[in-house]
Amino acid sequence: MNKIWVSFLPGIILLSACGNSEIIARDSWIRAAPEDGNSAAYLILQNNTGADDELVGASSDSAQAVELHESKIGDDGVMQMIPRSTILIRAGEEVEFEPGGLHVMFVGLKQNLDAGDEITMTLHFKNGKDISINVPVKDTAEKGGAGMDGYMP
Ligand SMILES: [Cu+2]
Repeated sequence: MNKIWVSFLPGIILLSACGNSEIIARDSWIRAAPEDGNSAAYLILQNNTGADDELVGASSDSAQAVELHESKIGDDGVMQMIPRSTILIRAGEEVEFEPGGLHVMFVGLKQNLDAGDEITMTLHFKNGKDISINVPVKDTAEKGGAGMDGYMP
């Protein structure tokens, strides 16, 4: 039984990767937060182009600045956010941005982000075209992944 699954799975992944020849951004959401505060957006980037590419930045009218960050537990056991200038997305692979890991940081929100709202974010790639997506605002409680203080970027 195990053998069947092992041989099946790569076939499924291959099929879904062949249908398109672009980078797809899916399952995006951004954490609800008040104006002037910070927030973080999460998504999955799927590279169907057949060549490696890199996410080199993001932008949005909804914040003063938008940065690529990665949360990591430091040697002292404290969660830190490390700025990333580029994030590699290998051909045929996908990269998941999620609480406690990679995220798109929104610094200085220009508006309240309330659950049910939608904002626009543009992703910039080294080789490919920019991708603009609509990102739904969700409550932390709805998505889970909150730390003790209710916030984990
Ligand atoms: Cu951050």
